[in-house]
Amino acid sequence: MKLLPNKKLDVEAILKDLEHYVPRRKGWHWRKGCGVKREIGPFEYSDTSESLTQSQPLPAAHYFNGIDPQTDSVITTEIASGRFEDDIRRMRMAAWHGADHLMVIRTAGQSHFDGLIEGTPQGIGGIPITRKQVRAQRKALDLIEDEVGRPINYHSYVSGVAGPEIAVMFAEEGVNGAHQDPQYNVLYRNINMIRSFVDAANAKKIMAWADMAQIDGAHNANATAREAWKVMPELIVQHAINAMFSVLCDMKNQNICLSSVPPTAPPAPCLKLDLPYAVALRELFKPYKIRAQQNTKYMGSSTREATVTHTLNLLISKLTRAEIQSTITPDEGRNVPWHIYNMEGIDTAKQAMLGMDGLLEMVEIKREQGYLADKVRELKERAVLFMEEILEVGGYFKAVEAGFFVDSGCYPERHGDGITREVHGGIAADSVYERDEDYCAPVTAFFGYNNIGQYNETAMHHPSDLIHGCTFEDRSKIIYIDELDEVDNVSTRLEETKELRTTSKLMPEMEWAGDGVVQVTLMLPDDERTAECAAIEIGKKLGLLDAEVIHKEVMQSSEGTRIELKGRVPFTIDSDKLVIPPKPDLLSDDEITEAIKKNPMRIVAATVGEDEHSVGLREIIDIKHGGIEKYGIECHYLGTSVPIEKLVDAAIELDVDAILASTIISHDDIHYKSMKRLHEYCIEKGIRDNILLVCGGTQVTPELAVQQGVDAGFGRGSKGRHVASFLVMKRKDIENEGGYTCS
Ligand code: Z97
Repeated sequence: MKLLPNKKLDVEAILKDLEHYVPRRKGWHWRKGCGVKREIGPFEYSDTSESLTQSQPLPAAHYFNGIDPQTDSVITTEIASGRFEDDIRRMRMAAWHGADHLMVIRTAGQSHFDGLIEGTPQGIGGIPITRKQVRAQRKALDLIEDEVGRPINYHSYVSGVAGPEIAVMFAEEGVNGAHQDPQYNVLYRNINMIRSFVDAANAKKIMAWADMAQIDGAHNANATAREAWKVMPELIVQHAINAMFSVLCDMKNQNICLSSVPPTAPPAPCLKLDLPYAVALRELFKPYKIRAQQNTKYMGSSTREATVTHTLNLLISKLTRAEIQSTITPDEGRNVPWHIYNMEGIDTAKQAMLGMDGLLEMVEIKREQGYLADKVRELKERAVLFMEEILEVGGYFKAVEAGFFVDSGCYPERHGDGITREVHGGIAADSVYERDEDYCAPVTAFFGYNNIGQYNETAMHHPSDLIHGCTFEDRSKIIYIDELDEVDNVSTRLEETKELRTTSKLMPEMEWAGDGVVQVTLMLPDDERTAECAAIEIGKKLGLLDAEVIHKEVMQSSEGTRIELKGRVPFTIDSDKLVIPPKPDLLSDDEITEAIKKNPMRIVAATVGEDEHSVGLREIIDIKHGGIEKYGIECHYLGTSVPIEKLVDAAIELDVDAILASTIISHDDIHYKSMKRLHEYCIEKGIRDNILLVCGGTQVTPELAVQQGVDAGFGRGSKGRHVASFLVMKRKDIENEGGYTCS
């Protein structure tokens, strides 16, 4: 099976024969080719990795021959759609944009399930993690990584009461990374602490065997604390506990990733707080990797605001060389995690990082003395004192009982509002038993006491030899359960959307195939409350179902409010019935040159009206930009802000074949009005039948230009070759028809 760029990924084909699918590899993959200078397009880069074989470049890449340099850090995207089959398509888009770490969020509540679940039920805010879902996604990613030419890391969570069971399943299914941190269970899921730490030892040991990267849970303290920047000392303590625990479970240093998050966001002076924290972390945890996440605590529903915060966070990642750049979708604040926003998060990371390429060769952070040095020192001291107090009170469990964690005071300050848990309380309390003396588990990766010797001395270091290999060595022992629920499964869901896959029917979607969701942006000239209610009414009048305001922003309390509305459309469009104008035919350079040689052509060009923008038009004309001069077309450029009348008079005087008029300004449709005037003035002057009128500009839509009476319109991205091809072909058409006519 091979993916083709112009063909949709076939989810049904992925699901076929899944019971026999064997993941092709295990373990984490870092990007290759970092640390070397690389020439890409017209530039030399300092901080890139190997390029992809196929990808989706940044929007502005077309100015630079479509280059798509890849950052040296891994880029993560977190997907939370709740339907794994739709996640798969999102993963493909994400990989094309440059993500190589695809994290799937779990359905709410799965951490409290004491065991594996099976099948493909739909989730809430994430997918239920089951073998079938994981295998299907890994299989799809195997195809996608071939398509883009770079290995992709697949990731989810090994936390919760079933942590070790999930770790085993992940190891069997070729999952490459996972969150694992017992402190997460204890603090945020109220799972018993003894159980969580015992489970964590086993889970970590299994992850170490599978060479998976591990991400800790410290970022959650930041997201949970009342004043997130106050918990910085605690975050360091949490990182330390999980990192050392992992080392003791034989996890490699390079697989231990600290989940760091800049604790503040503007209007806070965030760099003053976040940079010292990131520097302290880097220095205290030198052997490990940093997984930098965007701040999610101080995020509203403005994607613009979230993107700026993200960019500032990326600056910190750049300055402290974070190895993994995790991107949250910038719409997290409004809880509509849509396909397009995953791509925006990835693109923000790629764009900012490429823009900052080579930064550390040019600037240095002031580490030795001054504000940053003092703050770094202070944070480290606070964290060390915190750790010492944990020891003084009798260890981690006692500290949790005393409410040390997620307290809103900046240690040693305490506000008494921390999360407290009882050592014998919480979910799965008292479910841990001491192993019997003759306890034996004949498995490959196992933590702690395992009495093999009683059975076979030679199997001491390979306990699974006792059973001729466990599932890690012998995949035939894995039990694959397909579906348990007749209704809540992927086949039922795919059946519902079959028409959209098998016919030419097209429906907008934001999250799931066929969800019909659209977003409308409005500016209503009224106060916030009125605007919000009016927007809903407008949504209804537009025929939107379930219209809902997902973002509002005051422009000025009485002058206006920006509203973003989401809703559903109940209809489909038949793409077969669309009248799609053909892409303009392009002649080759040689064909154009030949035609002009045979039959010379002269044009006159200007930027019309009160428009001083000349760059676009010059690019169309000038030989040095590959403009139409290079084909031998004789060009007379009159300059900028030229009145229509003057342009036409010049055309008459010079006896040209065509007029090229350009406008960028489009306020009040002035660009189209100018086109109409140009057409009409040529009629008035009696030359319209003998001349071609070509108008261009960034805001020009070709069809609308032609509606004004001119012969052709050229919008953003047009090049000299497009215009020259048109001029040559149109002239030929006219000649074939027996002379010039008005189109
Ligand atoms: C992230 N942006 O990076 P449940 N274990 C750990 C976690 O941090 C989490 C879970 C388990 C965030 C996204 C927050 N983290 C979500 C160490 C969740 C998930 O299945 O929701 O109970 O556990 O992860």
